[in-house]
Amino acid sequence: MTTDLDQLRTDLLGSIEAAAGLDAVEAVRVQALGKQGVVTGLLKTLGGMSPEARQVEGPRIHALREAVTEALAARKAGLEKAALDARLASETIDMTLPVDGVPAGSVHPVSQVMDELAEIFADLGFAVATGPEIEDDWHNFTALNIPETHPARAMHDTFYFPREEDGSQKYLLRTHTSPVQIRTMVQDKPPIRIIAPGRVYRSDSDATHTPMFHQIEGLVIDKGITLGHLKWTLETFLKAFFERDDIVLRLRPSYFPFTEPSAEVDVGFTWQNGKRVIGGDPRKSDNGGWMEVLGSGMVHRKVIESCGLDPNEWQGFAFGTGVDRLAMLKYGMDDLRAFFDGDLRWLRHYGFSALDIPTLSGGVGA
Ligand code: 2U9
Repeated sequence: MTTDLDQLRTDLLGSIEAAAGLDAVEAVRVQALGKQGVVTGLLKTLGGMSPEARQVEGPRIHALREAVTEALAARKAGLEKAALDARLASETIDMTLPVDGVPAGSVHPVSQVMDELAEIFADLGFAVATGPEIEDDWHNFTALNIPETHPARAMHDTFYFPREEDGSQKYLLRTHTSPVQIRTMVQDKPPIRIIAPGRVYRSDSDATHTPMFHQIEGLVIDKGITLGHLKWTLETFLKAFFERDDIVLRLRPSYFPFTEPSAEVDVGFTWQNGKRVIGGDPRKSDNGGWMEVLGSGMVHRKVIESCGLDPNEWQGFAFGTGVDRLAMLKYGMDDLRAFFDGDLRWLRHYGFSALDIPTLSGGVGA
């Protein structure tokens, strides 16, 4: 028996070692440990042995079964690893190679401009804030000192959700990103320096208006904030955005319910080859004019109070503009509707490479 078992062990372990594939390993397993297997057969003989013989043979047969089981598992793992290594070696792909035959996508000008704006304002210490596009009446209008009678609240200007049971019009599609600033002022302690970019909705549709468009608004709340801070911030931003140092600003008195005083911001442009090119002082040449690019003002004390802050302690400025319009001015598109048509020819022409990440070192700024 001794020589038989030793011989069997040598034979089985040799067959396992020699198994060239997983099928061959499985065949040895069946041959040794299957129902009719040779080791299984030996285990069955233990029942018919005398207790003395079983005490000697039992541990030897069990040790053989264990050695064979372990050798099978090790060989199987070795073959599987070799197969995986071979696959990995043969299937390597270079992720940096251009894709053949598949048209490359591009970054929509609105996304590109949003990224540029976030980058510029990040450098000025502004964080990006976001909020819901479905808003309530308080955050979108009331907290912003917009009176019940204001035309922006009219049914034909705002997309309202169905009336509440009490007859009120609680939910609507936000008409500007200003409620994001309201939420920030209610939740966070000043000082606050944020920009709020995003989609806004108005019931308006013609060559220069789409029912959905993109806005970016900015808000600073701190102690001792003045119109001077507002003007410097907007001038710095516009110079960085239009990549010109000769941007000239004109602040024109205006009216918004949420700012007091309020100003519309114009930039000087000059005519070049029949096109308006932003930059230069129109007061010093007869070849240019003013173009409105932003609305702005000092945050109305009623708005500061609505958010639970003391307007005698905290002041601030705010501004707003259309991202689509900024993109048109910088990159020269002339029809707003094309922004949302999804025409691939337009996107190929005006889209940006996904790797064209804007950085100040990469060319934004003079
Ligand atoms: C808070 C306080 C004040 C944001 C501002 C404007 C002026 C403005 C328009 C420009 C063109 C919107 O896209 S547009 O139609 N915006 O003129 N927006 S001040 O003022 C705020 C906002 C939030 C709490």
